[in-house]
Amino acid sequence: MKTIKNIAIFALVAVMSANLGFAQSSSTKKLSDDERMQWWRDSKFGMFIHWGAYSIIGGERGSKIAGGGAEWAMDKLDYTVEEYEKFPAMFNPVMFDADAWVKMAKDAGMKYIVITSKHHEGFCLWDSKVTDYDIMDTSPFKRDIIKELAEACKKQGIKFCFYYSIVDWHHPHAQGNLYPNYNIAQHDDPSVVNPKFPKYFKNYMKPQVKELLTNYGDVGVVWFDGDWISDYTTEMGKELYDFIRDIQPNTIVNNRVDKGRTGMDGMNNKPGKFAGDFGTPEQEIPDTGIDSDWEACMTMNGTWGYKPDDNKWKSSEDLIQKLVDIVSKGGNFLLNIGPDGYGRFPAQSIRRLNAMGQWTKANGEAIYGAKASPYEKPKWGRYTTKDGVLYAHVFNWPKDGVLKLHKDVKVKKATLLTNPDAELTTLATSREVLVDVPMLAPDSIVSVVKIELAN
Ligand code: FHN
Repeated sequence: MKTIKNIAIFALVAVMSANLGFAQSSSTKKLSDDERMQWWRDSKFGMFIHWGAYSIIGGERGSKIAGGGAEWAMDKLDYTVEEYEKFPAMFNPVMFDADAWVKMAKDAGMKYIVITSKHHEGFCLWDSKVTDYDIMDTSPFKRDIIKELAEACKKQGIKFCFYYSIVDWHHPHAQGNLYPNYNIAQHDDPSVVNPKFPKYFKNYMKPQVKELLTNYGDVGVVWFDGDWISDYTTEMGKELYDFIRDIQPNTIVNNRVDKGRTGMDGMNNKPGKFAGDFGTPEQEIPDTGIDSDWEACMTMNGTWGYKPDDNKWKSSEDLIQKLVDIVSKGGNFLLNIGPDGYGRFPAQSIRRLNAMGQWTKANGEAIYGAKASPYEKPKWGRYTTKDGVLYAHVFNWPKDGVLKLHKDVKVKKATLLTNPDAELTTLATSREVLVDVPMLAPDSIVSVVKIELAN
């Protein structure tokens, strides 16, 4: 009887499992490249988070302040590996709140989050079985940050993505060879190669990437960095790209997985074919549109990692206009936050996120899913376009109440995006299309005029 009962229970569970349809998660049903990229292309705006043991240091060592990004403290402040290890051992961000972080990103209008799972310092923010140099074994915090953030993203409908540094200053086989006198420029010297790097690639790096792609649900993007070291080869890059796609077929991977870039350029510019789904201009916006997928990543001040001394904050107005400029050229904007060692976003960052959220809430129709402008950028601002509509993003509102559009624009109906009931009068001339607009700009930063196009 017992056997029959067990068989019956087994059969019942099997039927239930089939009926409950443990459907393939989106990460296992293989999409076409365009289908796979669609959510990313529509998203336009994401949050970059640079967070690690360097966030305790803040770029300062005694009276010395590190130049550039504070996430480079280990190098710029001349810590030996042994000296630096004390920082992960005291990393205890008791104010970290993944739900609050994700809500701030979502309220700002951001659709995905890319967090540094491991930056060049080598300290891992997840429970890695490959090393003890991680949040669970080395730090007093003993909470899996990647897990908490991935869960918060899933709960709030934000795509979870992670950054992973190929160069690892804590690992003896992956320090870019010239550590502690580390110098990127020297790493273009192909003769400087660590013979043990392939071992790190096979037995450390790939297993870690696999952990991150196996234990935390769907991953939107894997954002590699540190590709410049001469130890890392294009063969490894292509192998790693395929490795990722085998684990999660629909994950998107940036171009820094391979070696198509020259130095710190964002787009691939070397001859030949390289792995990676999008280019990564950094701290810059390309002058004109690029006919392939790209994402400009940028800091709000001058540093990726938390650095209290750095007060070179971009204004909210500048950041909103950068978002519009990037989208008008067909790109995505990955805007960085550098939380402090307690797990707090800097107040200056929160203020800018709030301002960007207010603007995107009112004008997001002209951003999300929009395509690059079909015209040269006008003097007064930018164009984006979507589904037969042209959006004129006006930075400099016309003082005479007449907005001048490109002469080829065929207007069916013109309104202010934020006042759809009041149709605007337009007049097409041989040189331009004139639109009668209110004397006062509807938005103090960027006002959007919606032009439904005639066929
Ligand atoms: O060296 C890193 C730097 O710290 C930061 O992570 C940026 C972000 O894209 N990437 C490298 C510099 O290009």
